[in-house]
Amino acid sequence: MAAPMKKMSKFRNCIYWKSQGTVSFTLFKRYFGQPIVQTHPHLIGQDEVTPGINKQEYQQRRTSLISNVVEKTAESIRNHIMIFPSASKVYMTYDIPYPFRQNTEFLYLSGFQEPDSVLVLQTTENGYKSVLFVPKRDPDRELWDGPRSGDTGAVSLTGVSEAHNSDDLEKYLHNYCKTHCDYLVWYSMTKPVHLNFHKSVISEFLKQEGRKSIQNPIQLLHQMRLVKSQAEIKLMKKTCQIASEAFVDVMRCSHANISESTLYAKMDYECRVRGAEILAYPPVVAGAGELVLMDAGCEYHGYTSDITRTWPVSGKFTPAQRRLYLALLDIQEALVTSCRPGVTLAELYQAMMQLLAVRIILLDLVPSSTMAKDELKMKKILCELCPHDVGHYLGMDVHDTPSVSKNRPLEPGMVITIEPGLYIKSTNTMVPEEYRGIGIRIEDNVLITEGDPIVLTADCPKHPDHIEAIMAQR
Ligand SMILES: [Mn+2]
Repeated sequence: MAAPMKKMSKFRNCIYWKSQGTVSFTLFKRYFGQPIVQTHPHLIGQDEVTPGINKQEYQQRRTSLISNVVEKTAESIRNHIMIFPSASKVYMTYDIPYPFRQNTEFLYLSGFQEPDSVLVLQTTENGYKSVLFVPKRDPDRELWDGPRSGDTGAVSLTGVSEAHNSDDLEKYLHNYCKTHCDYLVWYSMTKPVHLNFHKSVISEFLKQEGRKSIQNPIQLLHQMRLVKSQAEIKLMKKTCQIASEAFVDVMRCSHANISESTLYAKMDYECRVRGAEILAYPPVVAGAGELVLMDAGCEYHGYTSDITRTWPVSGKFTPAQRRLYLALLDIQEALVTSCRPGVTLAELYQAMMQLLAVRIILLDLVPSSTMAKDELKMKKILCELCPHDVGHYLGMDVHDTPSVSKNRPLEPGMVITIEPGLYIKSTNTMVPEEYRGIGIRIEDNVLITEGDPIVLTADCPKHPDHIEAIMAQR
């Protein structure tokens, strides 16, 4: 097997199979624009559209979205058409594209990874159908850009009802107008995902007389994405595991005078060699004197992690750093323990501020008389010491499902970040000198369950003793 397998890797679009006891290889004319089980068996399983998520789950997502839509509108409206464009290819400069990142909503509903595509979901007499419009096969372009799935490939890959070339979208929508009336269009008008499709085809369709109104489907989708399925939880665990392990390597390689860009590059490398496709965002790497604060996470098969750690490049916390750090760690751990069904992010923010108020008095960061006398002033001081929120929802996007209120009670299956911080300006003469210029944040990713919360980033060390032990291994 070894020799032919090696040869195979040159032809990543070949399909090979076993027949009558012999292994035969055939160079197929059938190409796909993304990994499939026949070409990438090490990456993707049977029946999966994207690694870890199978056709049935994608189908279920489309079905529950359509059911939601029908349920939430008046019975008199029978016809619904939902339009979800993919991301477009964006160029840095002549012929040089930015790394492609699929639009999240489009990916969540189709699993299709090619740019310049559109997913249409529409109610029919006996239910609904899903129609994918995809880039036309083009051997000349594919030579440079890599293979495309084409219309027939897209159907077998994703399991949608039908697929066409994206050039045919205009004709398709035109035909829809002619054969339907009193229909509702579900489309994100305020922030068109794909400007070309929006200008050239979709806005024309929206002007047609037959439609009743245009609704934004984003909130419904965010509500669905908020609670993760078992398959999604598995992917969330993996993306958090990768970033946690990468952080340990980054800590271990850091030393006095290390540049921020070296830490960035190390994080990027350690995440990618563990299977992540890309970092989830440009890492925040901030050196404040002897401490480095790094906020970084990765994206693994469409799911993101988001971790922050703060550590001393010398390998040892100073007594003042340790005091502040332990105070913040106490707060962070108390908040993590509170992540239970029924609690909201807004409540967790209030809890963070209260815990912080107590701590900064104990640490003599602010005279206790101020706290008692002037509540407004105290609030201002607290907001200066921690000017950001306690956390956010996490999933396919880093700041996931942003249309969901922070007053929404947590539910099992939701993933959030818990990230209190404590930042003391070097110019803050109100606090003892030894604390000035210290900035600390500790951020974990937490899965809500019926019982105790699960810290998905638990393998990323956060206790000072643990961090110092790792730094001692250098
Ligand atoms: Mn975060």
